Amino acid sequence: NDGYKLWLQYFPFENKAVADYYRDYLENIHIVGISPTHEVIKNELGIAIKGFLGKDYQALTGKSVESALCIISKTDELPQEIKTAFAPNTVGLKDDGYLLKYHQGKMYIISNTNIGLLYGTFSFLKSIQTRAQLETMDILENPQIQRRLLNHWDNLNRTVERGYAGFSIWNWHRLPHHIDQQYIDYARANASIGINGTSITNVNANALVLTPEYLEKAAALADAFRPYGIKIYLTARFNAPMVLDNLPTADPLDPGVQKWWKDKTAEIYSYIPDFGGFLVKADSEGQPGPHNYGRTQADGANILADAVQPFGGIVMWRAFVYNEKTPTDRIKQAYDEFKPLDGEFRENVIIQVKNGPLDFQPREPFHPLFGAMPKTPIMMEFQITKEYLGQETHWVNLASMWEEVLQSDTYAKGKGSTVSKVIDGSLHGYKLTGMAGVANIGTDRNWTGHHTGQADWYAYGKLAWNPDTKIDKIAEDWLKMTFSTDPDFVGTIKGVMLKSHEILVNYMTPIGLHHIMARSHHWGPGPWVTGGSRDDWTATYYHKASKDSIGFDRTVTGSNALGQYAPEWKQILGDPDKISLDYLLWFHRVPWNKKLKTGNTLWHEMAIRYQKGVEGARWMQKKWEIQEGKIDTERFDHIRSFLNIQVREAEWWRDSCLLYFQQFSQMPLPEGVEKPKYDLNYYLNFKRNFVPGI
Ligand code: BDP
Repeated sequence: NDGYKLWLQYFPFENKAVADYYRDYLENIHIVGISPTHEVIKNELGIAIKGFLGKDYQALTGKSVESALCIISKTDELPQEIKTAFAPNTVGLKDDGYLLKYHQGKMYIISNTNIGLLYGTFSFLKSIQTRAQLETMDILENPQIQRRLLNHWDNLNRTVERGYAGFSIWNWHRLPHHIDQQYIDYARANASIGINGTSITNVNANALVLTPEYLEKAAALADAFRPYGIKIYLTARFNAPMVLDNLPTADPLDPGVQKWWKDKTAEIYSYIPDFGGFLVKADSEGQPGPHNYGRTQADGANILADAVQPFGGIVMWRAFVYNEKTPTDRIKQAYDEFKPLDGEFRENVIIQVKNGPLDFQPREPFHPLFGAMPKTPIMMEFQITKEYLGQETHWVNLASMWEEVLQSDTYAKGKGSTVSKVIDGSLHGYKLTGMAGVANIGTDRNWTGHHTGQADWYAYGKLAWNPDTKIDKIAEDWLKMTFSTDPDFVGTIKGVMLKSHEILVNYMTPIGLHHIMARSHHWGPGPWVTGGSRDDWTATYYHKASKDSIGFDRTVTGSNALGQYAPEWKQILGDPDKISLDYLLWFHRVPWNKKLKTGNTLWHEMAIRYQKGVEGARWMQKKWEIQEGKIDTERFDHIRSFLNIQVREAEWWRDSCLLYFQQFSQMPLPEGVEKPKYDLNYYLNFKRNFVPGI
């Protein structure tokens, strides 16, 4: 098993009793209606039945339809008496939501839409994969977020920015005439978790994707994905009018530029009639944007919004705007720039905000823009690819980190104003809602490099569908569908998954440390990174270690980034004795010898957390070892060898960071913390010796 089938393994049933229980339902399915999506449903049932029972799917015909045990039907196509009986349930169906209901000996999968039927079918198959009881089934599921997207940072030459699982799966050379099976399997996987959009190109955008040659290719993908309910979005380079058609300016208030975007957009819709819209990174890390013309982010977003509006398209405008001129603290810029523009964006603009104010660190407080723009829809951007989290060889269950953010209270409208309520639109009544996940997918046979990276893709979809979904259930389902339903295996490995994030934070960035990865590629430790073209791309800018103290003062006595949060947070986070140690050095500058609430000095606490992280990684390894024989050898060995890398790198993180910071603290390593294998010089040179180009 090479992992290609992801969580859609549909393993044969483990024994006759289980097979007997599900067989009748699987052999007596009646699908009402015809559409390309119905064909997809039939196809999926065929794959599943073949897997579960080793048989081909047989459609019921003629009289046998009456004896169907599983009925897949849109609400308006149900027989009248069933429609009436289900009315109290179906009244709650919204958008592409679905109802799975057992009624008088039969299973019903019902929705108001074709795509909802597909989602319901996947949910039914998941119930079987996770061995749920069907006779008690009564599930009504509506998506809580409208736009559930993957963002591919894929370049047209097939390299993937921050991609660690091979090259881009989009084979531009073979498109539009060859539709690879992988595109179909990609669409199946995404539909199975409710993802309904994909932005296929890098946010560091190449304007070429907006030319007819590429639009034709993108249209072929859109055609392939349409029956699965997945829309295509494209990244728009802000100065595309200049790059592609030699316009003298890309000023958003210039009528010629406005006309250019309108014409270009009409052209896109002529290729892709249900094109979702644009995703834009502007005024950030060298990308052109409205700043170049003295215009605001709203001016920039609105010109594109006006162009897509007649076609029902949207603009996802990223808030990841910052430049080297930010005087004291990079993390303040997005809030300072966007908050005053609340209410100035067109209705079809949504601001795409990273989970934290810096940049996908192992742990960040939630971004203060969540809750701060009641008149402007805000969507979440998570990074599924693990740029700053050890990349593809580290096993870390990202859902744990995402849940922490989604359940954070913004206090925007008093207690209970969680980030999840901001982005599902319920807090401020947003008409547009969305979530984006930067994809971790590539040409690796198992899609994500690490087999467990599949869990992050899966969990992302589930949280985009409903940001309040319980993550331990997500992990449990994923394990059962992907590996095995053996309760020992599932119980133990779920425990590993749920602890893995804390373990990683401990061996990389404990107590609120951040951005101490190596320069530019961000793999491995680099607390010594300093100097170079931009201060805010160095580690010393963030940890500011000196002989007395370490940490970034973001309280009123420092940059006052804390001022961007609600008063409730200011009180808690502003007090070094009250704040959770998880965020201490994010918000405070703390003397090495300060006694913390654990009773340890800061130095002592830091050292034992690094040690704990390493021990955690070894514990994960041990828990994995005892699963030998419980799953297939191929995936077992693959994960085993990656865990080996993870443990070594955890030790590397601990040793190099402690040696580096010890130069400042001048304090001995506390008891229980293992002595580093090498001296600091070794780690500094290690970087130079082993990473090309540094
Ligand atoms: C940073 C990445 C960079 C991305 C940027 C972004 O290092 O490659 O282009 O985010 O989100 O994390 O635009």
